[in-house]
Amino acid sequence: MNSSSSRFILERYSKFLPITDQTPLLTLGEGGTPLVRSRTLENEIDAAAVYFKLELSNPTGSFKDRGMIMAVAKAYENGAKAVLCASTGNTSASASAYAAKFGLESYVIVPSGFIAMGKLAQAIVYGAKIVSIDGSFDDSLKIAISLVEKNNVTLVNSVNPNRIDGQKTGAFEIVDELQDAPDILCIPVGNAGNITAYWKGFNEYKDAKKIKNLPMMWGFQAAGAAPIVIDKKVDNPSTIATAIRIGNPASWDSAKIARDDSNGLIESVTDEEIIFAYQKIAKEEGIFAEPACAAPIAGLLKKKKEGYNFKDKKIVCIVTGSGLKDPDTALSIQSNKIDAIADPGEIAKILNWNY
Ligand code: AN7
Repeated sequence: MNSSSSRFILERYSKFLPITDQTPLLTLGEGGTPLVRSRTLENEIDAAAVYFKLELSNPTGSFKDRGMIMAVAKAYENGAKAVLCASTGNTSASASAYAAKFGLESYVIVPSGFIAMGKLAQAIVYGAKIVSIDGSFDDSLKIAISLVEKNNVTLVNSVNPNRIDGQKTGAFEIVDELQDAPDILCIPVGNAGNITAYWKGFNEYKDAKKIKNLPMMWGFQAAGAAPIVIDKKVDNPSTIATAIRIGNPASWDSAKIARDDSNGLIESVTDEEIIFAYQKIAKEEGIFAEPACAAPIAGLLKKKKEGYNFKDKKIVCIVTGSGLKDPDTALSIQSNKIDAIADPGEIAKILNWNY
């Protein structure tokens, strides 16, 4: 496979990435994720088109893999023996998978009680050393940053610029597939690395003359964890979307730049709106995403309700992570409990069918 046709980002986009002759080009199959068109949402908001970029199709089930392959490859190239991250879950799953692939040790610091079960299971099985702290993600990141200064480990949170460079390839793939930039890029915002990365990607493609116009960047936070929206740190962030339960985003400034320079917005949606959108894209679009990914969908529905005119707008929503990671949330909204019965007549009665 020659480099331009490879679906693997380090090869396909090497020109745009900090790759040298020494960078190991290993892969777990990250990138090349599907861009699928909406069945119901685009009609409902009356848009020209709505696409979902299915980042849940990455090897560990989230968009973090794009940034992690780059960050861990560079850590390896620079002689690191171990990587460290703070995480709301997906970063830890991805970091420990790529550390395993490259033969490095992985260490993760997580807020106790607020990590979806599937993500914790991933970090455990990939062999990470996990420290669970009595505090938030923001506390975890502060601790991680203070520990790297005096230890020979590489921090692989999105404050590491290699993470941003890897993640910007999501923007490249969208443009390569649509042959243009969308009008609106819709994305959940937690630590604000991904909105920063996409904005960087679109700008680099504009500089390379691959697109003329940049998209508006529309970010959505959960109402109980919306520091950028209220322009103030949130000390005790709270939301069902634990992935974006973050009160002091590391990439706050660059998220504001993406918002303002793109003529975009960063707004919030409630947990109720998130759960509604979470179920809606599962039942109507066949996409089982984790709750954080429903924030931008909920955001589009909210903007429509407020009267925004999407008529000529081509929209891409980034579906950042898989719903399988968070079975507790999925099961908590199940109202009709499934009883264990075996009689076909009884089953037919429950289903309102003939027997
Ligand atoms: C599914 O894993 O912060 O705004 O430590 O897991 O780039 O932080 C995850 C964040 C969106 C927000 N969707 O992205 C972590 C972590 C999902 C996520 C976000 C996260 P950023």
